[in-house]
Amino acid sequence: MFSLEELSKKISDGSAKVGVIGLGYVGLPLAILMSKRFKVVGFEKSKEIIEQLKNGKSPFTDVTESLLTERLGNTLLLSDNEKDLGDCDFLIICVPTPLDYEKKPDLSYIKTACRSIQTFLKKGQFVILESTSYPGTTEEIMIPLFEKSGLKAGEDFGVAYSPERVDPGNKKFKVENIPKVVGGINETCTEIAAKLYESVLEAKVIRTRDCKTAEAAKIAENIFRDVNIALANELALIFERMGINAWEVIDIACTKPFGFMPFYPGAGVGGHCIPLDPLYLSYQAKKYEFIPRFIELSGEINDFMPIHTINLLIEGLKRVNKKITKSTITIFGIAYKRDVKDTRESPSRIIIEQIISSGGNAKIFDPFAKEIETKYGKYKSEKDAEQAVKNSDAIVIVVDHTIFTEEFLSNLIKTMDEPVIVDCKNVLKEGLKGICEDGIYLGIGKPNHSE
Ligand code: SAJ
Repeated sequence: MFSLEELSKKISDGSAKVGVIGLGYVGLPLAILMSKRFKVVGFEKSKEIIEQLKNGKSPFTDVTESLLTERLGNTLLLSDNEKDLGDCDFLIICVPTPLDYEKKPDLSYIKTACRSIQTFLKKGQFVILESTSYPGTTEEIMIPLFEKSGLKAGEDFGVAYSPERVDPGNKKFKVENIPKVVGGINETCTEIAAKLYESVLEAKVIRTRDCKTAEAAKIAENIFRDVNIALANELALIFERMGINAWEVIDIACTKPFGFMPFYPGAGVGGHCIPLDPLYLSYQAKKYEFIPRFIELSGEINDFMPIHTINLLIEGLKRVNKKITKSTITIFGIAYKRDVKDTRESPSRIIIEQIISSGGNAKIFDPFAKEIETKYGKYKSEKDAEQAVKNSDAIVIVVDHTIFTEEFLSNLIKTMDEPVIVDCKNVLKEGLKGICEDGIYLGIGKPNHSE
């Protein structure tokens, strides 16, 4: 039997050894945080990432190179050999949970991590899953793999789920000050996992009654965003037809000091969490013979937005007697959201593919993301914005990067002949007023009726 007392003692006297499996945007900040108090083994199967980190190169703004270097020389050991995890008291799994090609949960990373842990799992160790997944993953997937060792979860070794809530690049909320949810497979496990996080976090640790509740809380947080973004998008589609500015409507609704929370329309929902997490719950719900129509419909509405963006582009070009075919369209922003360089699930990919499949040419400008993979190959950002709009027929503003100010854009638009502008993020609040007379402006959520 592993003991609460023994592990609690190792936590309180700092002698516990912690293994972090997966050194991505979740695992690396956690390994750095844990290495403030404990000896940490940071395991990463990618030798390239290990090499980069060993050279003190941090791929994430959330982990400074000075901090990484300081910890590497001290309490943080990096390894691509599972054997180095064998004597860890705690093993925290922070691996990706993507979708497969059928848009179903891909738990292969979690299963691989569990299978390697199972080879050395021994009495007294404690495993925590942080990766986002559907309620039931810890108990239905992880524990059976661990118990193949003959050990019994909750008795011989501990198991808990504690969802990552990292928001990469967020200047205000970091891993140390974001409240942490923890749910064990029994009360003792909940308590031990909670004590571990409490020993390194500034933020509150919230104990749940079981793993499923903790898994459900995380997935609910992100589905909440996805469905509310879908609502903002549907309102935008309605108000466009009614000649109403949806962005103004949202700002005015915000004047209600309670009962309203703003979400904004856009070209679609990208990123590594929000578009995927609803499909994780939807998959599991169907196993309980429930079809989550609202959640699935929200995804369909969000998935329509890149297509709507193309529809606006076609309408704008038509008003200057052009078609996408043979036109050159400049895409401003290929990242999945403002001021990040990540292009995962970025709506721009679909927009670029639609332009190319319609016989158009696409040029890119993004100050953060340098390139994006499409089914027609890699599309790279131009070095400078002037070059990006040179000889272009239209600009599609997909991402509202901070540097895409009205002044920045109007200077570029003035260099174009009869420009067609599609604004997905209300960057040009007054359209082309005061910028150019001969251009055409259409925006998501804007009254786009032709004069
Ligand atoms: N988006 C909209 N309209 C909105 C908000 C977002 O179209 O009103 C789009 C964004 O452009 C992006 C996608 O949705 O393409 C996702 O945006 P996001 O702001 O939710 O950003 P993420 O994907 O980085 O979400 C992360 C999540 N963090 C974790 O899963 C730990 C989420 O829970 C956070 O709430 C979110 O960051 C945040 O608040 O920044």
